Formats: sequence, C-alpha cells, structure tokens
Amino acid sequence: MKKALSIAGSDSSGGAGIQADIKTFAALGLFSTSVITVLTAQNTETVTEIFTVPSKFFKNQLLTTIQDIKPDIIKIGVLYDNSIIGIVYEILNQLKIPVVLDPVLISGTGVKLLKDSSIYDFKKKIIPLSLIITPNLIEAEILSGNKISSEKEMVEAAYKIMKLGTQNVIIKGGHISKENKKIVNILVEKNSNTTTKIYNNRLKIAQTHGTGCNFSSSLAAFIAKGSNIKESFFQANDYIKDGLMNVTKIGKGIGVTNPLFTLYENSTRYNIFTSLYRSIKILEELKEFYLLIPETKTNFVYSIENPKNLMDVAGVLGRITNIGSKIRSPNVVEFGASSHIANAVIAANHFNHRFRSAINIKKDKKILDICKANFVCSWYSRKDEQIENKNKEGLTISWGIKNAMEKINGVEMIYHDGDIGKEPMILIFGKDPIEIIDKIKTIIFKFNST
Ligand code: PXL
Repeated sequence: MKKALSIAGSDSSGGAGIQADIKTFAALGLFSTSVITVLTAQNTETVTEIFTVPSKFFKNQLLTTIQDIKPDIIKIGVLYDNSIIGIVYEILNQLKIPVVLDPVLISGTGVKLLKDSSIYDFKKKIIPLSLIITPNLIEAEILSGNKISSEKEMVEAAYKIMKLGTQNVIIKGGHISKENKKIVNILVEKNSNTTTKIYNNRLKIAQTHGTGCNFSSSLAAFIAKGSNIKESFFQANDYIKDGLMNVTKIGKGIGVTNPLFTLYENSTRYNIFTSLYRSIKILEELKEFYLLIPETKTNFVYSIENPKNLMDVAGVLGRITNIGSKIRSPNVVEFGASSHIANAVIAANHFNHRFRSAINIKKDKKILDICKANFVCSWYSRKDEQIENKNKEGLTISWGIKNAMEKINGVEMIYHDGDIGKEPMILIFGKDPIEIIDKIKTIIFKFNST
C-alpha cells in the first residue's frame, strides 16, 4: 500500500485541510499519515481562531512519524508561519521524497492562512522543495507578483513561479472571470518545457470549501501510484469534477466538495448490482413463480437512492421469461437496462423514498384478489390520462404511478387494466429486491392455498 504524508492544518469544519487530505488519500487507496501545523476554529462561514502547534511538538510529530512510516509522497498544505516553515525545510530538505505543494494562502472564507511576513520564507525555502505546486489564480498572482486575467497571463505566471525553484506548476483557473463558460487549468512542466491545458465546463456553484486540498492530495495520490505528472493532472482534474458536481451544503455558509463521492457511488452501484443479481437467482428457484409471469414477461429493478434517470436503476437486460414452468432469465443485469419498470420505480420513489425496487407480474382476477387481500393496492386507468401524455415514452407510467399513489395512503402495489396493445399488469414495490421476493412468496403461498 502506498503511503502519503500530509503536512497541513486542521479544519474543524471537516471540509478542507488535513481532514480533506486524509479522506482523499483513503478514497484513492493510500494510507495517510498526518502531521498538523495549525488548528483552526472554523465553520463554513468563517475562521475564528488559528492556533499554531508549538514548534517543538510539531518537529516531534514530523520526525516520529517519518522515522517509522516512510511516505511515498508528501503533500503540504497550510504552513502559517516561519516557525513551521523552518522545521519543514530543515527536515524535508534532507529527504528525497516527492512533494506536492498546495500554497494555501487564504481560506475559502477569506481568512489568511499564511502570514504576510512568511511569504518570503515560503518562497525561498518551501517552493524549491516541491516537485509540483498547485496555486489557484489568487495564489498565483501573489506568488508571481503578476496580475492574471487571461490564459496567456496564467502561463506567464506559471513560468515565473517555476523560477522560484519548483519543477512543475499547475494553475487552477476556477477564479477567472465569471463570464467564461469554460474554466481552464494549466500545467507547465520544466523537464519537457511543455504547457498542458484542460478546459472544464463552469458548473453553477457559487463557492466551495476544500476543493484545493482535494485536488492537490488527489494529484499526490496519482503521482504516488505511478502516474506521470501529465497523467496525474488529468486524473486529479476528473476526480475533482466528480466532487464538484456533488457539493454538499453541511452548514450555513459555503458548500464542501465530497472526495468520497465516487467511492460511495461505485460501491453502492456494485452492491445494487449483486443484490439484484442474487435475487433474480432466488426468483428462478421459486417453483411457482412462472404462474405470475405476464405475456410481455417480467423485469425486476433496483435503484440507487433518489434515482433521477434510467441510468440510476439496475434491471435485467431483456426479460425474465418462462418456458412452461421453467424460469429463464438472461444472466445480465445492467444500469439502464429497463425503461418501463425503471420509470415506475423512479416515479414511486419520488412519492415514497423507501421504494427502490419493483417488479411487474401478471394481472388476472385470482392474482389481483390475493394482492388486494394481503397488500395495500391502488390503480390507475389509462382512460383518465391526458392524450399528449400517452404518446411520450415513459410519461404514462410516471403519470399512472403518481395518480395511483395519490389515491390511497401506503400503497405497495399498483395495477392497471391496460389499453390497446398494452397488457394489464400489477407492479409490486419494495425497499429492495428481498422485500419484493417476500411479497412474491406470499402471493404464491396464497395462490396455492386458495
Ligand atoms: O482550502 C484551503 C485550506 C487548507 N487548510 C485549512 C483550511 C483551508 C481553508 O479554509 O482551513 C486548514
């Protein structure tokens, strides 16, 4: 396992600083050690106090940690004053470990995180230690002494910062004029003397907290895992994009980027996928399930929380069918595989967030009577639907589910009588596929005993 060392400040509000670094490193599969420079008392609106860790203790933290756990990469964030800068220089100068330097000068809420009187030492001692430095536009202006208002000026400033002794410079263009639809991030590499630009669409986010920390620690993680500088630049850019598209409002002030979003998203989708797949296998073994399969066959779906579109819902690619009493299902489960039943679960979830799974079964008198006797059932009739709805794919089902859910409290199943070319159907909803299977088992049991 690759090991990272973060030398940074603690952000009591959890979105930036060492807390952000540890989350990012952990999310990307690295072990993270952390040596704290300052403790900040802050929330999403302001920083009320900064406490510098006493020099002697800071030095001891750093030495004790690295004497045992040798990092593959070091990431530096807030250094705050000359006492910390001096110790970091003294120790890191003797190591041959790549350093990613995030020159944190000001907090997202506008509070200075490097004293003005320390900028000189920072430039002289810390920048030359770094393999790469990642200022935003404001930091790049301060470090280069240039005003930056264009891409050309970003590149010029990057070269000027490089002259301070670093090997590579990334300037993040997020703070450039709000009129620009695209945001450009620029990498300048000393070895190859190349400039690389990445253009991102500007997202509709006012301001964020922690984005810089997450960007530089993800960059450090990708470098530690073996990517070269250019590749790491692209990887960190994409990683941050996911975080930025999922900014969370945790307090009254600015939102925080979530470095764990992609990790959660992937593991959630994997769990949904395997749970649905296993449940289909259980269904195949249910002896009399074939009695419930309609002519147009069955789909079985399971969605992420708050599904918004078909790609948020896993389903069977094709349908679950029967040949006589034998159940056959294609062995493929995919997100986006179902449209009709997936739209039903999206609509049902809108109404009741508990519902994330659904299946369709045959509607005949006996089955419907069993459902009505044992579950809360509602219905919709396509005759009540507006004509313009009927011609739009997906709208009928969304309209029908809403219509049925509004009629009765606590609906678990919805049926309809079909229409020309539409088979009558019963839809069963549940929180997960296991709950659906329990309902199916009840129906089969009652079917056999009546
Ligand atoms: O995002 C920069 C940053 C880094 N480190 C600490 C911070 C902040 C911003 O507020 O508080 C400790």
